[in-house]
Amino acid sequence: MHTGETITQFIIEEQRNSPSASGDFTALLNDVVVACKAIANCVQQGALVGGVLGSAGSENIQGETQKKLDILSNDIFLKANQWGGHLAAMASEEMDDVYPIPPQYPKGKYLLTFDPLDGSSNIDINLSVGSIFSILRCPEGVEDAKAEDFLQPGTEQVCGGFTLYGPSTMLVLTTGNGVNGFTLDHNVGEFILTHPNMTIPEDTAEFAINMSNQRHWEEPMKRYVDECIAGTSGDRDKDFNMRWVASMVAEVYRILTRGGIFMYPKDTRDPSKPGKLRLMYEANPMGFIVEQAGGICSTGRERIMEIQPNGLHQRVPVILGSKNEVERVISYHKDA
Ligand code: P6P
Repeated sequence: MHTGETITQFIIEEQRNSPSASGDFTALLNDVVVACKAIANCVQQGALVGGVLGSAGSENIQGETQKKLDILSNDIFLKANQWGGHLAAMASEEMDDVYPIPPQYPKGKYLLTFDPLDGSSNIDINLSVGSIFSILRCPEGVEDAKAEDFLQPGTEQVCGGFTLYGPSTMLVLTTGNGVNGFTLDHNVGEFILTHPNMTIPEDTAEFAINMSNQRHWEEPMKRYVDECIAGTSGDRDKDFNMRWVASMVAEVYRILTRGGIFMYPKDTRDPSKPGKLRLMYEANPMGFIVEQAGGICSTGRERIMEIQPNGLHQRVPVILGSKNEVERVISYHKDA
């Protein structure tokens, strides 16, 4: 069977469009892709490989129970990306602080943040999980990157991407020139371009939210979801469907393929945690992808990608997806 355009070919041809490119970014992206392939292999084998499933008996900085695969995936990302000489440092959902490049390796001009295995509560029940990553430039002149060097708004990202470990393994990527999707050909071991120029329909009749938190939402969110549920019997001119996979990567991929709105809104329970999702390695890379596909990514009150981060693990409310529905939610927040 003819092998289609591989992600390596795609990235190199993209690089040719930017004459100033040194090839450094291309090589970094290839190292990230290797990490995703290795994680795909672990996820796919599940219980067949001892020590992969189940809890690790530890908690991350988020206070969340770590799965063995969370830690394994984090190690895979570190080992695949630390040696290449393209990074000044890395940061991850699974590590409290910045991971400096070990002294035996050269440093580079980029910063990598990632959630190595998002939705890992799904792993033991064999539902889709994913990896999310974001690439920033290291500030000029910074040798030993610290946490504050990562605290750049999402508009500074040079790349946002995720890999969905689902029925097929998909990698979705943007470098600011649209969104492209690649399917892993397990026989060849390469991601093949299968979904060029992905775009999100401006309208949708499908919303995604964890309804069990309803009593903790602010009024604008309650209003919007109540109207979706009421459909044509209420103020909307259409009836809605609902989905909730508890895996952001799966929700975003669905929205890229058929539209939709995904919401993890502000929760009034704990003012220190305005949302569940993390800005640096979930909301920003997904926001970059969604905007590049013609959608919107907002807290309800501001564009996610314009937030000035105040911490590596900062949480934000996330409302993303089809333009016209997200704009309606934003208008309800303005009305309130
Ligand atoms: P809940 C997974 O843990 C995650 O970070 C996102 O991928 C997902 O959308 C959300 O949390 C699920 O949260 O409260 O439904 O378990």
